[in-house]
Amino acid sequence: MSERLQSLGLVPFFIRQITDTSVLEERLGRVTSVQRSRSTVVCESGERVVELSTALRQAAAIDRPVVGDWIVLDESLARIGQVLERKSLFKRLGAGSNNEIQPIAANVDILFIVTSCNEEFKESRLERYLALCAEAGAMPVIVLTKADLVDDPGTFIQRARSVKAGVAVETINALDPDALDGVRAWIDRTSTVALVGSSGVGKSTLLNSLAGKLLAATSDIREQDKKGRHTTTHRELHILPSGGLLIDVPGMRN
Ligand SMILES: Nc1nc2c(ncn2[C@@H]2O[C@H](COP(=O)(O)OP(=O)(O)OP(=O)(O)O)[C@@H](O)[C@H]2O)c(=O)[nH]1
Ligand SMILES: [Mg+2]
Repeated sequence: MSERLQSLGLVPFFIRQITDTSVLEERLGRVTSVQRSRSTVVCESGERVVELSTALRQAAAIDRPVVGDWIVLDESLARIGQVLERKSLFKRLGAGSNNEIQPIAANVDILFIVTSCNEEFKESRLERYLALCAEAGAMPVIVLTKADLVDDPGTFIQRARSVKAGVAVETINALDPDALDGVRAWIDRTSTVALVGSSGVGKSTLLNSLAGKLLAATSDIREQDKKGRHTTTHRELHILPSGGLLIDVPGMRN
């Protein structure tokens, strides 16, 4: 199997779904972002921006490709013809009037539920994310950022632990790449981690620190209420130079 596909997280669960081996070389790819009807996918030959087949265009939202999906291009190499069976799917109820289930990210192994040591921290929010994570079939890790800005991060750690017995909690300064070993330990070469949480908690900051380079823009939070500015506006799957895949999910508005 090619190194490139492996570094994108290709594991036997997906390979087993491919019966024609020529597909592996040319037509298999992973969705790194979705823009309306177009998707950016990375294949053995590199990155491509592709459309959807007619059938997929007409499919329900949950069946259309989403970031993290493994897909097979049709013979034109310009359209996604098939979405492979998913290992897991992180989804939420749509905010629109039709309340359609909205898929957020596919094939996520670990969900980093990011929250910070300030007014943003709420047990009820963590409970909601933990429920979505269990439904998705992923493993949760609560990541407490901005520990450097409080005298006693211990109270926040206690509060996070009290939300669910046994849940993993990592406490960090997301701006310090040298102090992220606890978080790094969860990321291996073929695993996919999605970063979720309110706007401004430091998801993109953590992504950049883990990557050792600027992959996503970040901006400061509002001083008066500590709310973020919705800096990240679309979901994107990033490949870390040291191996492992990270999906930065923008903070939800509601
Ligand atoms: N001191 C400190 N600042 C942090 C930490 N994590 C993030 N920040 C700051 O918090 C602000 C918001 O960080 P972002 O990474 O843009 O937040 P985000 O979660 O990606 O927000 P959205 O893209 O809006 O969803 C930036 O000014 C960061 O520098 C931390 O652990 N310590
Ligand atoms: Mg961001």
